[in-house]
Amino acid sequence: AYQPTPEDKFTFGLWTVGNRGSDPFGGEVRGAKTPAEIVYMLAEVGAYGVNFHDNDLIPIDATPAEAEAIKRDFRKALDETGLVVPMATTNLFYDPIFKDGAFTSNDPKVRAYAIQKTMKAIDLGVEFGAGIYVFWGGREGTETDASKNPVDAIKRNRDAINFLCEYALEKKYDLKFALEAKPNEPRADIYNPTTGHMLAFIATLDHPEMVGVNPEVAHEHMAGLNFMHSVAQAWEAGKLFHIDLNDQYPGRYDQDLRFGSRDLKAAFFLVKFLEDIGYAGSRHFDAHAYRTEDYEGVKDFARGCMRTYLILKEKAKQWNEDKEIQSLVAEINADDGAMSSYLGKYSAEKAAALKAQPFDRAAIASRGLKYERLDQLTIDLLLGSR
Ligand code: GLT
Ligand code: MN
Ligand code: MN
Ligand code: MN
Repeated sequence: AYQPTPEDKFTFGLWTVGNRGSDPFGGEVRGAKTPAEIVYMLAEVGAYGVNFHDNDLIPIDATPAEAEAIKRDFRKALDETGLVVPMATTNLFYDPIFKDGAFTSNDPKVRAYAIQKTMKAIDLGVEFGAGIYVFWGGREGTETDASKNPVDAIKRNRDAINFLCEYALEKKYDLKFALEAKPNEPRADIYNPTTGHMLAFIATLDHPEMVGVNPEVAHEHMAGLNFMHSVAQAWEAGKLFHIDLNDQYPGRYDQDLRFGSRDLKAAFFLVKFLEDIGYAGSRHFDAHAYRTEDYEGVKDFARGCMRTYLILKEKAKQWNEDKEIQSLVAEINADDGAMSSYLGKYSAEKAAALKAQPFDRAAIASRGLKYERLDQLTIDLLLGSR
């Protein structure tokens, strides 16, 4: 049981299982793997797809001949394993040129280079079949607000995304963009810090229809937010194009923990939401193994992400079929129709009638809502006691 299948659409980035465990206080603890080797490893654990940054696949300094050789090996690994590449993205944060941002840098040369690099990375992603293109602007921010006008930064960001939308349209690429928010790290503050900010920004673009979001569990948790609520808002707006699953203790550095390993209850409600709405996109695990692990441990990590998702999916089904839980849910949502003539779309008559309607505040407020019982039933179910 809990064996991943292609229908589950579980994907990992080359940078996730390929993460070598370095952190700001210590170097790499695992040896390097080629992109092709990572594809075979992902196939072994049962993943459906692999995503990459341009420079995960092809080092920034590679010669054209080196690039061709890497692509050939990578293509062969994909062909042999059946893995697909649903998403690609650009590394606009590692190279020193991006130390003060990419699209929002104060230096026009950096801004132009960032757009050039992204066009080439889009070509590369499309070459391998990517249908979603992610933008994570890790360096788009500040340490001191003496350095940049945030309104200029918003405009520069918008100009860059508009330019790249036109580029993809002109090339007739079958591609949608997904913007990924993060509140901080590596910058002290990053612009458009939450999924909600990104949704508001998207509405100001020239081609909002081709741009959605890529919310990440850890990033909203770093901001102290309820991730599932952000995902729900994106979904309701038709903007949930992709999702980055992992886990995170709030108030800490970006941990990228194995999915569901920190806040099981939040992970449960997230999986239940995604399954209830029939989310059809990739379930991408943007996480990495503990620094304590060798590559066997990396496989344990990857298998764990998928296994936890599948267990929670089963729990969600059980929750939806549980008679006691569902009778409480029905009771909570009961509607005797008495207010139907007042609710919904506005009319002057409705407003006048509603203004004249008496309400017994004390009687309405005195009803206990049984949410304690409902939550404990959920906890019992999650702990395997139901
Ligand atoms: C980086 C970051 C992630 C982004 C990746 C895409 S790179 O690992 O922490 O959240 O999704 O650029
Ligand atoms: Mn992250
Ligand atoms: Mn990260
Ligand atoms: Mn991410």
